[in-house]
Amino acid sequence: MKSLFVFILMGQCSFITCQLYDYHFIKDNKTWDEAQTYCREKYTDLATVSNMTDMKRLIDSTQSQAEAWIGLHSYPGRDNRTWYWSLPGVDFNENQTRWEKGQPNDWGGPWEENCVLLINNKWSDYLCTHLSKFICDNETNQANKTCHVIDYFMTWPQAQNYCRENHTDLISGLDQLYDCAQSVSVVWIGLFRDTWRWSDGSNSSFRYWESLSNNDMVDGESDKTCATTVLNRAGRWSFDYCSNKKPFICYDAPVKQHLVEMTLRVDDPTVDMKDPAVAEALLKQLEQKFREKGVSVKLSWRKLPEKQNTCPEIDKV
Ligand SMILES: [Ca+2]
Repeated sequence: MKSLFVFILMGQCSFITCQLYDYHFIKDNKTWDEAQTYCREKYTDLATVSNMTDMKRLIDSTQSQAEAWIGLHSYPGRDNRTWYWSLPGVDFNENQTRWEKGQPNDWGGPWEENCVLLINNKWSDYLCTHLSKFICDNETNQANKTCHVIDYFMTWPQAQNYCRENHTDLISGLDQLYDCAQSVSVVWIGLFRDTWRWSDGSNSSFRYWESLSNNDMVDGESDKTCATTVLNRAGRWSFDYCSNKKPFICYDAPVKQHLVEMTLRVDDPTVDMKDPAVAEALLKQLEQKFREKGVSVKLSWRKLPEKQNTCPEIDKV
């Protein structure tokens, strides 16, 4: 579909202003739990990092290159694992899966299979250290979505790294997957599971681990269950015993919700704005625009009966 929508903001409306996380580096040494308490009292919580834009802002906020706690904590145990799509902002939906019969099965034994191979268009959990081809997606241009089957054989974390450096991410989301994956037989896709949770309850799938080994990346099966920046080494994240004392990073909450009224002028007479599919496509384009600015938002339409108008509502920032 061509991008033919023109947005005209009405005079009485303010433009959508989405505040980014405001990070605060605290140089006092505290355990992870003490740091969490401090951040919740003085700010919003320990730092959540949802994408690379956040990560760059977080690095800019730190006054030292030392390690600092962030708000990521692991709760080891098979039953505590949760599935995520690699691309931040794409939610995993348990009701929309394409598992092969009998999968996921952890290889039926003591193994933990935390990454997903697409085999003949069905999903199988697999050891993340397995070497496979993979699919990267270029997400920045929604109108001309492109995916790339990469012929190198890599582990899942290596493949994710490759895609993030050369494209956008490992292919994520059911729609994207089946637009792209018809002609390939065995590839990594951007689905993984881990036991890491954000202190503020965010379900962000963004991870930026220093080491790309299987255990580091996804298991969390360790007694080092709190995440720390290691800016003086790889500029990424590692993990440590939560009882160790370190500086830490808090954040202030962004704007939670913002209503914006707007008038839409559609240049293409064949486009029917009352068509739910068109309205949905428009929301996706707006969300994409935000994502390009490094802001994760979910938009929805709100009916305004008096003016027979609709207004997008930001449910979550
Ligand atoms: Ca399996």
